[in-house]
Amino acid sequence: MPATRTNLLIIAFLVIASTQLGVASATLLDLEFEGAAGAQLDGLTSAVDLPVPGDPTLLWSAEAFTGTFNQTSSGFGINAFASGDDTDALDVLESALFSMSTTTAVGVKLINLEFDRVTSSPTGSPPAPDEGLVEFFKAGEVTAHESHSFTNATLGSFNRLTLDKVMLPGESMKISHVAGNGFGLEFVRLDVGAEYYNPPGGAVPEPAAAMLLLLGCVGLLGIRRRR
Ligand SMILES: [Ca+2]
Ligand SMILES: [Ca+2]
Repeated sequence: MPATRTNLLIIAFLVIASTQLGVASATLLDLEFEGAAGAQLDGLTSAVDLPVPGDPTLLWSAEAFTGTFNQTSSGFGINAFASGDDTDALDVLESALFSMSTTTAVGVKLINLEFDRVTSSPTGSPPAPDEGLVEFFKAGEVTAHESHSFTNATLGSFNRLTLDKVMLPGESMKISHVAGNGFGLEFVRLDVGAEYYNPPGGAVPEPAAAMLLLLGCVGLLGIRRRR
């Protein structure tokens, strides 16, 4: 076989193998609760699938507890079934549950969450600094396997909570009010890419697929030699 043909086969193998090994870059996507995502949830309580802008195969389901999602000109939160609450904040007894699922081999890394109206001065009843809780549950889990409490003092600039957490298909994130007079949710920033995909059971098929390609190329070389 001429050297150029061998080189072409090796280059073709490397190109195909690199795509199979998930070298493709990830994409940052935002769910904006003071924008499109909040408008879609406005007035709803039970689970609704939010398409993630830029990736229609990724579904982000949202559910409100003890009220309905409410978007106003000043923010996004939950309007309690009972009267007397801050209607566009998560306050007493309120929580929001978000679950992610995919229809293709893409995964999600949750980069950060941004809140607003998280104040350090004591408010609410009993008066206390605002405090919230973010918990993660795997499919079927009753007790959270990971949780992050936050206050004005622990959040970064822009009331940002940095998580850098890879979420598995079926995994849920719950945001709850703990103390103070409540807070709003501004956005969720996601990094979406094949490198974060982790199917149930933990199978990792990519190296096996690359090995099959390698065996195929070796076989092709053999056939050409025998001619
Ligand atoms: Ca509320
Ligand atoms: Ca507040």
